[in-house]
Amino acid sequence: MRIDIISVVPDLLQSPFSHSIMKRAKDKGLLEVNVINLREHTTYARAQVDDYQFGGGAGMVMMVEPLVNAIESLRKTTNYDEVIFLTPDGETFKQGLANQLSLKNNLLLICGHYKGIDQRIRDHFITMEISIGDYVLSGGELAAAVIVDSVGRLLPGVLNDETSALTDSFQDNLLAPPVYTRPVEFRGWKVPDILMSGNHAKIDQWRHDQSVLRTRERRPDLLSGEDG
Ligand code: 6GU
Repeated sequence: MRIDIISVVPDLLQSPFSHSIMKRAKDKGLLEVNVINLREHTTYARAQVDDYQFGGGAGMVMMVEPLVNAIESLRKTTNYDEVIFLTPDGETFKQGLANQLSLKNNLLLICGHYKGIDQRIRDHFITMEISIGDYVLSGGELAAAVIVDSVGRLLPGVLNDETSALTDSFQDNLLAPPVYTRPVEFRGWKVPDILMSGNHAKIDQWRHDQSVLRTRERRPDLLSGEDG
């Protein structure tokens, strides 16, 4: 999969994909991430990419032209399955959407800044708008990093048995169960006997029960199965 990201702060997106599972995905050639500096696509003086909004009001708006230049230049060599604008008023990002996006070949992510981007970009170029939650970030970059991470780790071959996505929280609308490792006892706090029993059917049942309990306690909304 190839993910291109247009940003006015490309430096913010250097480190997130250079470690751990994201690094492995890239090293294995399963994921390619390219960060494009929007300022390299503007024809305005001093690499300007934003301007005052018509109608007045505080806050700058990202201009149409630099974004169109960037998108059209990228499109010459890549056919995007989705052109995604990251914005607090987009569809809330959930595991189900991560699963769907992981099936695509090429994604273009556009990080907004300031008061947002000129609506004409949204009307004519954007195919999907995503928010990562009900709070406001100063730009779309951290949201882009979240999406690339959650999608990238789902690509076939990225995770191994130890890190399998099948047992993740949310994958079946349940939170993951508690986990333990050595030592068996620490300060008198013991690992549940069932996990030491070697009875895998019973262990699976216990884990499932724990998942349901934890979900009922912490996220009862997931059990009503209205989304995912
Ligand atoms: Cl995608 N962008 C910004 N700026 N803020 C957000 C967001 C995105 N998702 C949640 N808050």
